[in-house]
Amino acid sequence: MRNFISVRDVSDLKKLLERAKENKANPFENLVLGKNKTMVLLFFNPSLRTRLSTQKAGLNLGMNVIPMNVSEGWGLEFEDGTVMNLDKAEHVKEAAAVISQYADIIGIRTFAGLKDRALDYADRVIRQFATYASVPIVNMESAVLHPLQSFTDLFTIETYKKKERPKVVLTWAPHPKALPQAVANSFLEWMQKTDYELVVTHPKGYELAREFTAGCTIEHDQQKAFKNADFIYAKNWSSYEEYGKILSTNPDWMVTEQKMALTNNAYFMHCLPVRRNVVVADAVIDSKRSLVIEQAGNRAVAAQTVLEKLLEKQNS
Ligand code: SN0
Repeated sequence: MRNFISVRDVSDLKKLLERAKENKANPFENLVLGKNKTMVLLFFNPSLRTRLSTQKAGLNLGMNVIPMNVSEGWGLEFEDGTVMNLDKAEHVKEAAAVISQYADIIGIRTFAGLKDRALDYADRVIRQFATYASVPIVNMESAVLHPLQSFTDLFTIETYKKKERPKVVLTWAPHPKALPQAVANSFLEWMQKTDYELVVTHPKGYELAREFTAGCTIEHDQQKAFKNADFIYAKNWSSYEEYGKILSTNPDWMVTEQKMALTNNAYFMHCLPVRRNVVVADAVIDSKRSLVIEQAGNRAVAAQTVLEKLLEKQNS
């Protein structure tokens, strides 16, 4: 694995899942793999789980980890050939190359701006870092994708599923803020690698980019979608069509006990952070069927498994 930017960087997903299982059972078996290796984690946006779990994953492999909030450094320029006489002090060409002098792996978190769809969907920040860094790049949520989250989600479903082909439902839920599509896009990208029964439900106008929903069942009636589901994965995203807009805050789309009662006693999943009683009712997230804390715990397992792959490639 050269970089970890999307599921396309994974050559053998089955093996990766097996490795994650081993890492969960024995997290400290590979403490020498990352000895004398440094990972720099760059945060253009806030993070709680990603920051701590990726750092912990590095520490479990014996790595040194240096997190940095980019806002504490120079403003970075990503435009090629531009005259840098405005506010940006340093080009990504230098920044990525310089950080590569200190780091053996670089993690990047950068949210979609939600103003210019073409710019966001070019995933420029992470792609430019991958171009100009001389070390592997790990996606800690980019404008388009959040693969560490999705690997975690797949691993969690694999752990809890009771049948070979569970019914997995991705449901849109309301939110007061315009949020990126990254978690939903990435979730679908990873789920498409399985033979699960996959259903996406959202109000009209919230269609995700076709490249992620091709082959998915789209059901605009949320209650119908929930019928016999084994896993309910809730997430808000802003509109892709009317890019970055909030088209609805309809509270009828919140995940409630009544709706969970339509399912096959489904587990409830969410990547967190979650707005209680907007996205999901307390009674659901606090129930025994809620996997959100387990999911968050698995973030460290997923990150460690990915870092192992990158380090093994470097050492070979
Ligand atoms: C981010 C998102 O992509 O939806 C990160 C999720 C892992 N979520 C938020 O920014 C939520 C912010 C809020 O105010 O609720």
